[in-house]
Amino acid sequence: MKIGITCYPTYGGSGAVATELGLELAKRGHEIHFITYAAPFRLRGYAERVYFHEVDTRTGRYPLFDHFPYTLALASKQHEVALRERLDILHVHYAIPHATTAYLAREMLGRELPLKVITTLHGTDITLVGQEASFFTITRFSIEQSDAVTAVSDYLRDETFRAFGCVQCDIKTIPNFVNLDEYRPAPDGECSGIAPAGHKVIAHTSNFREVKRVKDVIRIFSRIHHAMPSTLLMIGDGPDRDDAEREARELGVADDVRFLGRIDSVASLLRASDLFLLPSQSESFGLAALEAMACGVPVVASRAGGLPEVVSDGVNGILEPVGSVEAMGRRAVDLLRSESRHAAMRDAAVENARRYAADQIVPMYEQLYEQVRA
Ligand code: GMT
Repeated sequence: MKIGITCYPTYGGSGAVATELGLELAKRGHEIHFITYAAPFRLRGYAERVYFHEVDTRTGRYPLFDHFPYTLALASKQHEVALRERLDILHVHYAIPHATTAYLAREMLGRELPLKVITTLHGTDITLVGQEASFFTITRFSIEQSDAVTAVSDYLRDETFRAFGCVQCDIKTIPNFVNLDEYRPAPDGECSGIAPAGHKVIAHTSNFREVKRVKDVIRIFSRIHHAMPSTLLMIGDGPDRDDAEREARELGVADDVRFLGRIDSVASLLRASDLFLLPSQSESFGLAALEAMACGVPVVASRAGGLPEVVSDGVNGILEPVGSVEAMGRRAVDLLRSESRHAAMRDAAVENARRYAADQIVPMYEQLYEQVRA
């Protein structure tokens, strides 16, 4: 099949999933056309059957445009690429504005090409941004107009029905997946050098937005740090980074917290970690948690959103209510002190991640593409 993919190309789970999906589909013989305003960050180097079409945003210098109409430029590009490359499917990730531009592109094609539009909902497009008054109606409309809609968890599917009604749509849950060749546990004896010898290594990766509660990450770590020598790796960047740095100084743990900034490939850092913290306000899925588990790292997370679908409390991680830093910290310390329990959780985490292997999940998308084309 010839498949166009539009996503946010910079850092973020939806862009990561969309790009990995494109690469997996290309490996399976499909022709993939990324239509985005920059090369997707997980698209590294040449891959057979993968093409990138850049949405030109430079024309925004026209003086009339205080705000460049990016959405129109994207819809035009999707239409142009679909027509020229004879696409069968246009699969857009994150509803706003991608489901709307895809709808426009398909309508512009009319009878010239029977393009089918698939929208994958990822998280804040439904739980936050899509519910703002200025986006609500157009988001619901665009979802309903898609030929098929998927959500990355049952929680997000149910939340879409609850918030939007969406009476005309049948939303299918297709969970996120992980590339187990890249995200795999460390072989015995692998040494990282990322922390002083004898330190437990704790990791967090995110876009440091409010929803991630990065100050809670520091507070949980501070409890671990009081109990044992440990280092926290803060991977990523975003608006709440300063707050997190301040919290680390105020709690007296700054010397053992390493803010590493944005890193494209985090697998080696995860492999070197003993525990992963994700105390978010909400997560539709928590791709970062899945990638940590695939590397054999148990996860301490909030019992919120779709996280309980990915992390099983007491089996491959720890779940506590949002904001319960005391309980999260205490249970993290207990786990790290017990070598046998930690090893068991580590194995369970790897086992759990296998359920989300690319070769389990990607065929679900292929099946959906076949269905909408039939
Ligand atoms: O919603 C966001 O904060 C960003 C979004 C994204 O586009 O990166 O993340 C969402 O999609 C990821 C991939 O499906 C999920 O793993 C994240 O849980 C989800 N984030 C939230 O729901 C907060």
